[in-house]
Amino acid sequence: MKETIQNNNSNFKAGYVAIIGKPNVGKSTLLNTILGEKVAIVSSVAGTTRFSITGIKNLPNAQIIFFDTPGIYEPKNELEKRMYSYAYNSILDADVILFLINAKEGFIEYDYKILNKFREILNENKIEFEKVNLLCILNKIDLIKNTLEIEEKIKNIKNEFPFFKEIIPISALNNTNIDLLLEKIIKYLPYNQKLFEDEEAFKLPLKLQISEIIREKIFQNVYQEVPKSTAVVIEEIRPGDVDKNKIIIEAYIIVEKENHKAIIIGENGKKLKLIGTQARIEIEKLLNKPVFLSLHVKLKEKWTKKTDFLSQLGF
Ligand SMILES: Nc1nc2c(ncn2[C@@H]2O[C@H](COP(=O)(O)OP(=O)(O)OP(=O)(O)O)[C@@H](O)[C@H]2O)c(=O)[nH]1
Ligand SMILES: [Mg+2]
Repeated sequence: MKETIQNNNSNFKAGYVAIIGKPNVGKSTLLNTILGEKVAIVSSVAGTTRFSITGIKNLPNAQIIFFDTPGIYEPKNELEKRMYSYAYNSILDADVILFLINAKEGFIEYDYKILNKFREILNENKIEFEKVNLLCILNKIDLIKNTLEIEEKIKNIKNEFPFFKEIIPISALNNTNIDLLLEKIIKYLPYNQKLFEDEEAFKLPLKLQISEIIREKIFQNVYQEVPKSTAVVIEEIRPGDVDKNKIIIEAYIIVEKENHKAIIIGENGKKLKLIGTQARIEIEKLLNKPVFLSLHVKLKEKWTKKTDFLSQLGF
């Protein structure tokens, strides 16, 4: 991927940036904020991101290719193993790594675990830890009212982890310090020509984009445990029989347990209807056409362990 011609006459920089950190820390939100458009799904449920979403940021003096990663470091089933391997590969490909922590919580056990895992991965691949451009990003600073508290936290991190090249407080949600972050990233990128002319190069296939939208609406409308055991399959996308301008989409929500099915459908089908309506509105924006979304729920036990099914889902 990195076979590009070095152009020493130019000040232009280009490279890869991986966003890592524990679930729910705001990785996908940061990617969306940097790109100024929604490419990755976001929810308050930990474990939202399953696919490694990539986005290209073009600036006058640089092109940055960002990898959003799922916050999985201890894979427990086949699905998580596949998710983990995305995170793993993007770390090895990256010129700069953004290690996100929650500013309010500071470093907690999960963060230490990820940091250790990260060292292990580098070791296995014979990459010297000190040579890696690892930046510590304190996200969600909007949750801290006292700026002195932020300064104190930065000071402590500097003492405890001298290997971070930069420590940058941001709010991905409120777009605070994002320009500063980009500046710092560019500082560590190699001099390079543009790596990609086509900004669409990394977009997920259409079916996957649609299933991600539906999955986000499930995460946003159904309580904690259920979304984790759901997948969305897009069976068919076709023009309407009568109105050819209308797009018909047949989709299935796959759940692992019978009672999850009832929860997603809700009383008198109300929940499913809400999920469907919210998803349809967003899909219509994506396709720029009216959409009829047919949404059903199916039971498939232990799908997170079934390799064939996971491949079918795009993993
Ligand atoms: N207050 C505040 N909330 C944030 C900020 N950034 C993200 N969030 C919220 O944190 C939650 C998780 O955000 P995501 O972007 O989905 O987190 P993630 O790290 O991608 O999570 P996984 O994909 O599950 O690993 C969402 O509810 C976001 O709105 C921030 O800067 N401030
Ligand atoms: Mg995410």
